[in-house]
Amino acid sequence: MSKQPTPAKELTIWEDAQKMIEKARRDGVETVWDRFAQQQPGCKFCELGLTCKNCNMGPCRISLKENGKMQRGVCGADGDVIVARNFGRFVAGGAAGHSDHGRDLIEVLEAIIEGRAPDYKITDEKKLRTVAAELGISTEGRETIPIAEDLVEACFADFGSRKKELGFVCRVPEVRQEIWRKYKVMPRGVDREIAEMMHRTHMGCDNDAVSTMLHSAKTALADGWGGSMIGTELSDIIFGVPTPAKSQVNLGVIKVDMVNVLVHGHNPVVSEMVLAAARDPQMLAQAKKAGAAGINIGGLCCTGNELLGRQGIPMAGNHLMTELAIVTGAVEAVVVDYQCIMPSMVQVAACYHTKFITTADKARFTGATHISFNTATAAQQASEIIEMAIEAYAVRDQSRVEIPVAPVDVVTGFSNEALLNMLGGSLDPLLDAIKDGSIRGVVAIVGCNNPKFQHDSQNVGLAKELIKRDILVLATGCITTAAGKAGLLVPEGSEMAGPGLKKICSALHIPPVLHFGSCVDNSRVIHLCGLIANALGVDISDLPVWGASPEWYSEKAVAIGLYCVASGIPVHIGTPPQITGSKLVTDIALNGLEELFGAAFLVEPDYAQAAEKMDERIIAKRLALGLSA
Ligand code: XCC
Ligand code: SF4
Repeated sequence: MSKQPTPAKELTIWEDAQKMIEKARRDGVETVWDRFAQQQPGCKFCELGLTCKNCNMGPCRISLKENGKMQRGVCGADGDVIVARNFGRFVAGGAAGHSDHGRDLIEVLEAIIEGRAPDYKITDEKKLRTVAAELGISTEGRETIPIAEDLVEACFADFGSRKKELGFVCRVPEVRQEIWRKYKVMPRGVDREIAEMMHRTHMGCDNDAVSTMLHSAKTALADGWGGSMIGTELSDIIFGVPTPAKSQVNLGVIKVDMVNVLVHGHNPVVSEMVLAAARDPQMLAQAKKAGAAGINIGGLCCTGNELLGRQGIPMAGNHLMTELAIVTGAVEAVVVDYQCIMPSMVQVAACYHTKFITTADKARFTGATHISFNTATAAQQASEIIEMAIEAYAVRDQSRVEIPVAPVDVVTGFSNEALLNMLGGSLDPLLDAIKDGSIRGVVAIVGCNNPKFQHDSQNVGLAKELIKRDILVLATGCITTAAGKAGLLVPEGSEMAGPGLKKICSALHIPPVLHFGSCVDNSRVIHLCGLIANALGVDISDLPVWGASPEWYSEKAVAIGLYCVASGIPVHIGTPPQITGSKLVTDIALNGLEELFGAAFLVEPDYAQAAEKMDERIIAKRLALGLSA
């Protein structure tokens, strides 16, 4: 007798998702939840981080019984060393993802300068000059191109091994820099720290868990203040700084009478071109000829966030919605770059008329249509993609189409620049609001979904619980769609906020949860914390701020969490990483980091409890600053 599947209502809090899970079941499409169930129970050794396959004398695993055999791997590594090594590689994976993305933007800027990217341009010269000046590049009386050339050089140099400190460390308060120097975690070069982590975790190198954990922090810092920050800043320079705009979210943004193209992944380089091609009158005419009312671009995950923030392009869904978006039967093409794209999307697309198009040579999917995207021919390639989608529209089976809900309105496109602009050019009004307690604290909730939780229950629950307490929430990554669907990304959302935050939101006409971009854009959050700390003359760890990722899943999320912690921002996570097999490493994550960096991780699967604990610390920090609780 086969087991009844879990009711869709238990898997996700959203109506659009529930309906599409049910449709997937009817259509015979396997989803992430089916595979999650198949994987249960998971391997205990792996869950605890107590397995090692770093060499071929193994694989090894450490006994779960304290006095049992197998307390050490074949080489002699104990559980602490194995857990720390695994964690270090996990962080390196995340840092590599963000940073390689950042490097791709440097290459695009270089190609623009050299005339090899005719379809791209420098959109925000002002930001180019500001960032260049911060990095010590002279801008006075110089033309744009030579400044951009120097900026490209400076950014590339941050990836190498010739520097003692990354360029954007200039944004870090002096006291914090001193802490990093003291514990030898000052990031020197993005690639260098990642490569050194791989070296350290080879058999027979760094066999001290504390030492490996410190290098994990250094690697994460190289991501946050290096690779990610470069990714954000150069994306702003090339495509424009996000400014507030209206848009919509949920599967209702997919239109029954349009050619629907969803962009998915992280890098705006491809998706911006796909958007431009979709707006081309010639393409539009072709779509109309095929019987469609128009061409509709929607976002998924962080590529979606990039387009949402800069271009107001609607967001179809977050991580766990990506398969379900195709299940609507109305998606002609999913165009992806890299990261967080479930390999299963190829199979789901094959169940419908959907073209699954990959564009990055470093992210190939067997069975996909691959277009090796090149900045030299970007516009033409983007047009080819749109043409494929129009062709697919002609063979769409309308009887299989189901668009489950109507879209919800959002306001998006916040950034530090937009925030400053709204505040009249100075941080003072924000600082005053923090000082008088209208805004008691600030929490950045960072993306991700994980089938270990009812989809978005924790993301939305935590955001609501925090704003109720007059804590301003910044949203990056996949929580954006969740907050939007919950009505938290419109000014009216402040009805759900406490009286202080509500007052500020009404005065500025802003939502209580501000969309701050993609996961790479958490660099905006640490930058903002640096600005606030400097303005108050304190360290970042003195601020009433938190990071949180209640439903995190990815290596990148841990890299973000760790660079926040090492920067002095404590971080709440809903599930622990695979480290709990080592008491020592777990204790470092939960307590030891606090002693070094003035911030640590809080693991709490229940959002209400988490909000309570976060608030306790916010109160303590406020009192220490001489402010009311
Ligand atoms: Fe990926 Fe960035 Fe997480 Fe969403 S939030 S699941 S990392 S897409 Ni960043
Ligand atoms: Fe086993 Fe040591 Fe090799 Fe890891 S490095 S697989 S613990 S022998």
